[in-house]
Amino acid sequence: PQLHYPARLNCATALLDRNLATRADHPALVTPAETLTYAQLAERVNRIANVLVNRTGLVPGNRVLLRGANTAWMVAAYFAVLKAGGIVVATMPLLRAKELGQMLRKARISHALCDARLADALREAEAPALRHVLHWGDGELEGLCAAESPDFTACDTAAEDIGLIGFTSGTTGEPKGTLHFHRDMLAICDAYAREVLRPEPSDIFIGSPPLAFTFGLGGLVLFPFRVGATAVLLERASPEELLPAIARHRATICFTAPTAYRAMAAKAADHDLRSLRKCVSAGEALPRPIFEAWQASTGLKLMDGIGATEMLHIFISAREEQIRPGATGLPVPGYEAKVVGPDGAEVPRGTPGRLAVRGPTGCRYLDDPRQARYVEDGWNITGDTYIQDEDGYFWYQARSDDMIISAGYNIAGPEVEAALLSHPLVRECGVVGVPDEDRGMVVKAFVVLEPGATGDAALVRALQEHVKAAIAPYKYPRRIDFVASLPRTETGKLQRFALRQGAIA
Ligand code: 3UK
Repeated sequence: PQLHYPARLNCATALLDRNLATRADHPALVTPAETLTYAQLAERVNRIANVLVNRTGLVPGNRVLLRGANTAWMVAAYFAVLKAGGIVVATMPLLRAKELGQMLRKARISHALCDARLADALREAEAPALRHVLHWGDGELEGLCAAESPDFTACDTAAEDIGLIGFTSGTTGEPKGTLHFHRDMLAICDAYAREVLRPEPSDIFIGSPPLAFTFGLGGLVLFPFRVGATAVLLERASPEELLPAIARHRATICFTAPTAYRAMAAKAADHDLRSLRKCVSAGEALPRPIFEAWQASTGLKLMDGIGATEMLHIFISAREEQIRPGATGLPVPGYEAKVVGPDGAEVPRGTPGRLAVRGPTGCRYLDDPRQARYVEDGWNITGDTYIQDEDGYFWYQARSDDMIISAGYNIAGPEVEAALLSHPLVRECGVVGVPDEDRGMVVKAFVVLEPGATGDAALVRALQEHVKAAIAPYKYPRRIDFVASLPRTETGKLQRFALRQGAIA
């Protein structure tokens, strides 16, 4: 891919204003509240940028917190900050005052633009440097915008000026801020999107991830805008809401997490999903039974891809024609990936080890000693255990911290989960290692059953036999608990940590 950019570059111009010459009247955003063409969105962006500069004295380099659901105001605020040379710090809607305070202080944030419905937690957050807070949704920002000019000249930023700080919390410890340049936001469009996803200007994107999660930012804003396509934003995007929305908007490209595809596959027959062309799954491993269920109900091959906030977006995936069910895929053109041992040297094909990746984007933590652990010798160590096969495909095993060592065997929870999921009575499951006197650790499964099924001793035995028949028998779950639901993060990841701690009913 062509990933060379001019030394001076503002990504708001490259992603948004560039569409004005040819696609000014094409819809950029469709939301439950409004539809905005590229021209209308660009005008709102300019007005917000003028408010930031004229009313709050924003200067290039100021950090601006954005807090809101997936709406057109959120997208406009995002580009306004970038166009004015500020740095976006987008935050998840569910965050509370404590976490917001940590981010506000860590990133020394001076400005905030916030959806009025989410104002309380921000007001309660402790942040001495926060000087200007403006709300939309209650008329405040709208009123200020009306008084400003619809024109704004983009700040002459450098391609390597920071444009975005993405926060990632992981399972433990303080949230980490990851720094991304203006050019990085183009590089993910020109590497992953152009080479693997291959969107067209006529595409209609839809999906569930929050725009504060870089999976959502790329999939629902940057990728469609880079080609002048349309994005449908939903404030509530559970599987039950996503299905009719795909049909109603005739969406063609969908971004969501594996569990949502599983839930949607079961109800796909009730909706007209024929408009869909490509479906991207990321955030967690895609178990093969979910791939197969989606293909059976829609005829489409799910495009699995592993991404990380540190890397901005997806760096291993496969084009439809290259997909191998069960494997994550091949390095995205422009990226290199390898599997390494404890010493950092590449291990032979077929051997599990740590995933190492490098390419046009990469990890730069904001003032955090964990940088030295994530980047070794220029390679990003994502914390995932992978196997690369003879043909170069990468097969996900588990988070490196989550590998289960039982009686001397290495067992990957996700493999056992995929085996359980292929049983018709299993709706969702999570597999972790729990301490055991004899074996050090044993494999324990937490299982959510399909409605109507009874979790009794007979079903425990049946599930154990089912796993033994599907994969190496020593991997079967010696303990099985039936639960009503599984603990998940706001980005849809299973909280294995919570399962291990027994913090579940
Ligand atoms: C895990 C996967 C197996 C993996 C993300 C797409 O998830 C994203 O970013 P996060 O920082 O988490 C990163 C970690 O999540 N993971 C993500 N995708 C997969 N594991 N198969 C997958 N397909 O442990 C990784 O290290 O929340 C995903 C785009 C942007 C993102 N930020």
